[in-house]
Amino acid sequence: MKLREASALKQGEGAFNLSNYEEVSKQFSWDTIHPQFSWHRTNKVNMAYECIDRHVEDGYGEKIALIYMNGHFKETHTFSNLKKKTDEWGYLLKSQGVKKGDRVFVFLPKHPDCYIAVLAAIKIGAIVGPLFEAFMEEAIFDRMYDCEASVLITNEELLQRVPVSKLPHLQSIYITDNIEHPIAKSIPKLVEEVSVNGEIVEWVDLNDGMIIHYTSGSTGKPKGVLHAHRVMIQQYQTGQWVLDLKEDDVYWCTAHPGWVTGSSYGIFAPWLNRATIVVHGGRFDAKEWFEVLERTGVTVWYSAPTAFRLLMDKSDLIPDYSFSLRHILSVGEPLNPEVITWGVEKLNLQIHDTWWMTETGAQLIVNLPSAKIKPGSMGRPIPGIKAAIIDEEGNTVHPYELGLLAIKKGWPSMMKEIWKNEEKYHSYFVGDWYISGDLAYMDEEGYIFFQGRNDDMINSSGERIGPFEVESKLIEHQAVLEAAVIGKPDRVRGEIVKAFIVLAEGYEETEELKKEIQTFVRNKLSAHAMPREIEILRELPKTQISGKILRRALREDKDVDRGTDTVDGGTGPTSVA
Ligand code: 6R9
Repeated sequence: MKLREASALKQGEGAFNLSNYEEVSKQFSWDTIHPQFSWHRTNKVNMAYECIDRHVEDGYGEKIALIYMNGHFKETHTFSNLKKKTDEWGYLLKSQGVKKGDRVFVFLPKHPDCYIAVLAAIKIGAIVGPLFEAFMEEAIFDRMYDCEASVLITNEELLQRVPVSKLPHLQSIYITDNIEHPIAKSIPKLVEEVSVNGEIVEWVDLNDGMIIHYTSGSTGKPKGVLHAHRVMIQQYQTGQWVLDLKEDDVYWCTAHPGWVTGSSYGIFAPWLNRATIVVHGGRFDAKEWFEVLERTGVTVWYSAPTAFRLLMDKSDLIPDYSFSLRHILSVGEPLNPEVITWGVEKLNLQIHDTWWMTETGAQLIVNLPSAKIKPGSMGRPIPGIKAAIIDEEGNTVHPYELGLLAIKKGWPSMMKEIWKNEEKYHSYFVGDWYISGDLAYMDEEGYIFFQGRNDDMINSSGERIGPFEVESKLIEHQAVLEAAVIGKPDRVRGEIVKAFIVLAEGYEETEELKKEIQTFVRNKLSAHAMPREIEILRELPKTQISGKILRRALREDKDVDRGTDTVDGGTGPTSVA
C-alpha cells in the first residue's frame, strides 16, 4: 500500500506572506496544515517517514540531508542513505520485538548515529528518549527508570555511565561501535546480517506518543514531557515562518537532541522542510565553530545566548573567515541587546530571538524574519497562537504591566502528557490558559518582554527587579563577559541585588573595577538596580543541557565556581555544544 501520493508536500506550499502579520494572524488556522501530511489521505502518520522517506519518494534521495563535522573530519549523508539506515536499524529493533509505545532511549554524542537512532525508533512507533551526552549515572537512572525504558542505544564509552543493573525494565542494549561487547549487541554487525523485510514504518495516529524530554523544575525530580507525532504540524510551519528555511539552505542548530531544541529544531523542523542540516561533534570551541560555519556554508543558524556571548569574546577571529549566513536565531535564555548589536556589527545580521518551552514543543513567540526587532523583546506570538500577560486570577493586565506569560490552550505541538503524572500536567493550566512560569510584559504593539522566571524575581526595598535587565546592562561593560544577578536576603531592604560576574579576557579583579561596574549600572540603568555586591567567578553555573543560568544555585551557593579545585563549576561551554 502506498500511503501517500508523491509530491503532496512541496516546499513553500501553504506558506503565508508574513509581511502582513496582523492580517495572517486573523485568518490563519492550523487545520490548513493537516492536508500536507500523509495523515490527510490515510488517517495515519509517522514523523520519521515525513522527515526522511517522503523526500526519497519525491525524488530528493540524492540531496544531502546531513553534514557531519568533528575537528577536521567531515562526512555527508543523503536522504537515501538515511532512509536505508533508519530502515535497517528500525528493522533490527522490530525483529527483536520492540513494539509501538515501547520506550527506546538513545544515549549518543552529536554524531549521525544519534540522529539515525532517534528516527529509527520513531519509525517503528516507539517512544524515543534522547539523553544528553554529558549526563552521568544519576541523571540517566532518573530518566530511564521513570520511563521504564526497555531498550537503550548507546556507544561503548557512554555505556560505562549507564547503571544497567539498577534498571529492571531494560531488556536490550545496542551499541553503535563495531566491536564485541559482553552485554550489548553491536548494531553495524547485526545490520549486515539482516536483510530488511516488509514495511518498517509503523503508521500511527497524530496523537500517539513519539518523544520524551525530561525537564527539571525548581523542585523534585525531572518530569517527563511526552510529545505526540502531531508536533510535526507546528514544527513544519515554524520551519518555514521562523527559521525561514528554503530549498538550498544549510542549517545548523547547535543543540544536542537531548534538549528539546536539538530535537524539535535540530531534527524535525529542518527535515520536514527538506533542508540540509549540520551536526558538529565535540565540545564548544569558538575557532571550531567559526570553521563549521565557513566549511559547511551554513546559511541559517540557531543557537543560544550563552554561545553568542562566548563567541563575542573571540570576535577578533571573525575577519579570518568567510561566512554564508543569511539568518540567525536564538533560544533558551533572554537575548541581551548587546548580543544583537554584536551580531549586526560583526556578522552583519540581526539575531532573531525565539521563545518556547519543552512543554510547548515548538516556537510560540518569535521575531519573524520580516518583522521589526525591538532589542530586549522576544517578539510576538506566531499566527495561530494567542498569548497574554495575566494576573494570578487569570485577568489580562494592561500594557507594560508585569504579569504571568500565558498561552491560550489548543496549539498543535502542546505536550501530550507528563509521564505518569497527571496532576503535574493539570497544574500548568488555569481555565483556558497554559501558564508558562515566566514573567513578562507586553507593549501596545504586542511585543513581549521577558523579565525572569517567576521565582527569579528580586524585590529590593519594594522595587521589583528582573535579573535579565541588570545582567544585560552589566555585559555592556567591556570588562564583563557574563553576568548573573540574584536577590540576596538583606535585613533592611528585604533583598539586595547581587551580581556574579565572569570577567572578559585581560581583566583582573580589583575593588576599583567593581566600583566602576557598579557606577556603570547606576548611571545607565537605575540606582535601585545597581548591584550592591559583586562577586567574580571563573564560570557561571548553568543547566547542563540548555546552558541556562542557574540562579537558584547561586542563591543557595551550590556548585559555584570560585576558581578553586574543590568546587564543581557548571558545565559552561559544553552545555551549548
Ligand atoms: C526551548 C527551551 C524553557 C524556559 C522558558 C524561559 C526560558 C526560553 C527564551 C527564554 C527568555 C527566550 N527561555 N527561551 N527566556 N527569552 N527567548 O528553552 O525550553 O529548556 O524547557 O526552557 O527557558 O524561562 O520558560 P526549556
